[in-house]
Amino acid sequence: MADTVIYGTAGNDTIAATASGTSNGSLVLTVAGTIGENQLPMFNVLINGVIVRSSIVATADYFGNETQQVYVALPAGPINSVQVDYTNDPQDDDYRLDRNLIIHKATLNGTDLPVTSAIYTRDGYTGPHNAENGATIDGQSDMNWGGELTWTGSLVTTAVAGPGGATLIDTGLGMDTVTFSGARASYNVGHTATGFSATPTSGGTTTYFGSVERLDFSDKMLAIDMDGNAGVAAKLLITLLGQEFLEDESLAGLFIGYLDQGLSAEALAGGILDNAQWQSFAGGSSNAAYVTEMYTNLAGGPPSNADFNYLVGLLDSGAITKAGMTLIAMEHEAVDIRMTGVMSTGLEYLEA
Ligand SMILES: [Ca+2]
Ligand SMILES: [Ca+2]
Ligand SMILES: [Ca+2]
Repeated sequence: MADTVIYGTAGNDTIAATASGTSNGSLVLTVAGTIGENQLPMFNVLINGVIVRSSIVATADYFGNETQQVYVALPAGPINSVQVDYTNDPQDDDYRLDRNLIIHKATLNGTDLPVTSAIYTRDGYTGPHNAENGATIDGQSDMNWGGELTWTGSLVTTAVAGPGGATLIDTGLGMDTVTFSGARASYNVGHTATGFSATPTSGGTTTYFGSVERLDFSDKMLAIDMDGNAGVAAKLLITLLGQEFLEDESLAGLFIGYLDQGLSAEALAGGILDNAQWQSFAGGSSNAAYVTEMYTNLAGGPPSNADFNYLVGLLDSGAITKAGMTLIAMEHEAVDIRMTGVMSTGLEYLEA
């Protein structure tokens, strides 16, 4: 039983974890990209010279250390070649325009295909080292020029689909949800370098998620888009209320709901700060109350007189708003430290 691969669309998908898919085995790519001319890198995947997945968008931000799992269903029969074709590089030496595709890892039916064992053909390459290297060079992780990274040979032909297949769900662009018939507690949800997965506690097939944002269990939701709205919601909970509020599933659902509707993090922060319940929680609506609450949430204790006076002074002078200061505070390393747990578990919530 080889891996089963299930695709979503470029829109918002809702897919059952038990949906049927293609079960001839899998190619798994771990990728990232750099943006150029406001566009993300796009690529096709070819097996035996034939396109089997086209126009895949690398949404993971390489500079933000994000990675993206891309799952490709294999056709039936022997595999002779695997090819990643990066199709939309501006191919301009101007670094400001540089759009690159990074292939961190490729795995064919569980066999690692090192990028260094591939050949990299750079379409129309005319760069500075063209004379010595030509357009075709040894494979490398950084596809910094449009073209094809191609694996062939015995490494590919012997990577036959093994037993113990998993389910790989790749929902692509959009806000995508995978639904489960059981309760959250009926699954072990894990996170590794290759993303989130869910395994029934009673045993059985593990489901891996590529570009999936939400898991919908019978009793609650789990947000796994920690690079997206779920991450913003978690940072706001920590910064404005404290780390312990990551466990408040109703509040998490409220924050995620607003962000999913398109409200910006700054607008949501402003709304929370204007809310009478929050002001009561923080001990008032003053700049002083805000600074003490926010600082304590991040530092674990109240600010020194110097820090307090500096931060309140910035707010009193109008140099920055409380919502603006919240946006800066959210990116402080003290928040990252408090995010460690939820980054690997996801953020549980109840739909508002
Ligand atoms: Ca480039
Ligand atoms: Ca989708
Ligand atoms: Ca998605």
